[in-house]
Amino acid sequence: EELERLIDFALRFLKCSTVNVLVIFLFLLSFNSIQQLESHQIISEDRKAITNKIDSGYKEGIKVIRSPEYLQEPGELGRPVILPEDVERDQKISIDKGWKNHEFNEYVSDMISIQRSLPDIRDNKCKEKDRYVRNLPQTSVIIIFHNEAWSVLLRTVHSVLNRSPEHLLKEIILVDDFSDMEHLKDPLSGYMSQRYPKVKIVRASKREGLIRARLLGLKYSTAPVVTYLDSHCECTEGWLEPLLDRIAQNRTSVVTPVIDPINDKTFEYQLSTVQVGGFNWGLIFHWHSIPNRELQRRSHHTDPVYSPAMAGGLFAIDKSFFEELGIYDSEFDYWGAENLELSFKIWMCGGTLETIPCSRVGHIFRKNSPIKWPGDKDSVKRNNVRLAEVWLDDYAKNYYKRINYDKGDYGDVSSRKALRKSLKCQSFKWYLENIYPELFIPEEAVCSGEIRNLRTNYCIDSAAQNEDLHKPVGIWPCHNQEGNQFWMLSRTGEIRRDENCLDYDGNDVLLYPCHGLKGNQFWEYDPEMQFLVHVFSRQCIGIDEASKKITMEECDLSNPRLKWRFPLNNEQ
Ligand code: LR7
Ligand code: MN
Repeated sequence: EELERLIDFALRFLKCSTVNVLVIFLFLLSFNSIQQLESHQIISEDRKAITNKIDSGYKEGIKVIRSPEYLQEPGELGRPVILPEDVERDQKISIDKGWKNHEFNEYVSDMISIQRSLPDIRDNKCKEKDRYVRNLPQTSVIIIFHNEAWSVLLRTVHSVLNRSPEHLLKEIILVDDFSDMEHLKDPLSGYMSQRYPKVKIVRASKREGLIRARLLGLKYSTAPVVTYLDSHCECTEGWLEPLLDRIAQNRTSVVTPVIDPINDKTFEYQLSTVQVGGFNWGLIFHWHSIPNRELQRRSHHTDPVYSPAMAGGLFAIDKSFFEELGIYDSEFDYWGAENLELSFKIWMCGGTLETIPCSRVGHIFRKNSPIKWPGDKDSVKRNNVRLAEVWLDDYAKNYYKRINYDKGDYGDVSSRKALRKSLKCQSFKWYLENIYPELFIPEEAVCSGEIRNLRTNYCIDSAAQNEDLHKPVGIWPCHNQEGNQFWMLSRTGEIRRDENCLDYDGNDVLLYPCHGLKGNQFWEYDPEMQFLVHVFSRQCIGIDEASKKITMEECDLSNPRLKWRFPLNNEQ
């Protein structure tokens, strides 16, 4: 009875403090300017002292309810920390040093509690008590790092400790991929061993790269499920249960949280929409909005979403299923390709890959990588070629074209091919048709090559890369070298290059990310009249001979400036 009363009391206290948190959150929201002012003041204090003060808020297994004053500290509730423009010289030096070492604002990170609070942004449906199966499996959380910033790594670890149910977290395995920064050696070991018996540190004896580092962590893990994180993440409340739930229901479900950006400059926890993963024929990963077929298949927006590919760093998998799939190709060096290898294997060899909207984890997205790869600079290509050789069948040539058919020395892949054979996996064609029908397949283009104006021998030409897509597409003397003059007409009427499409917005013809919705990106090529017609506006592409610009005009058969040659692919 005594105990019951205690529990009751504790629960009431908890409720109370949730309300307080809410009130304070609303208060802070409406007084954003005050918050900025505070960050200005704190900057001159001893940042280490702040970290230490806040650091004492966690005892293993017990979530300490911090007094509401904490919520006014910088970065609490995921708020941004905005530094003043006019910092002192010494501060400027520290700030620059942080950026140089990590390609994110380490100085700001050091100002923020390593146990900062985050907003709970989950849909109410995610919090329903009976949503998840009762006996969830335990997991090992494996965090790999190479030269990670102290406060960032510690915040990652604390976010796991603080926001994972005690009984589900078997251990945290930190894998040090041969870092040379001093703070990651004895100081890290000492810090963890004194406080957290659940945290184990495994150190690589030479630089392995992230793929073999993950495998090293796997070797030491003792739970039935492994959950991987990058070393600059923050897990939000309730992140773990929905992941484990899917695996408990089906061991071949591999799951990823929604990955929210933590701003590299302000450390603001920003919200991402729920997205799925894809890639292009350069084997570069990118995000997609949820495809229509998935919107239709699911009954609620919190339901898991099938994703053709994973970003790579953040996922949970049943350990025995991972092993059955042949883990990663352990000859992958440093960075890259392992995310697609695992994604293809999951789908082609009997599993599913899902994004779980109820699980959200923040990740610092950086513009550049601070991580150096000794010697072999082409390891990403080498990894990709190994991947293509084993998993892409005839479609590998689309990647090889991107690297000018220069495969380089990619080592021996026979054991990986044998693995695929023994698993009796589906073909890559099956994967493309069933799992990733959104991917444009160059072999299926109706026309491909240069688009030559018959009157002037000028060709449609765009040097636009992703950064300057808004510039109108131009024309230039045809050079027959592909590159900026290479285009493909898809069966659905897009004129494409990579993921970008010719798009007529009523004023200009631009290159724009393909959206697959026809509209401004819907074209017809008529090989007899040699017109390029924009379907919805019924206008034809022409050329202005004086200004050497593209025009959009009435389609007039007698106007030779509107006639183009776009090579048809005979197989069609
Ligand atoms: O040699 C290395 N050794 C390491 O231990 C290189 C890296 N690492 C560590 C590093 O400290 C970090 O914890 O490996 C992790 C990933 O490296 P990042 O953070 O520099 O890479 P990234 O976030 O840009 O890369 C994404 O793609 C990689 C492809 O190999 C990995 O799969 C990363 O885990 C992956 N990150 C994510 O999926 C987070 C979401 C980003 C996106 C898209
Ligand atoms: Mn990362």
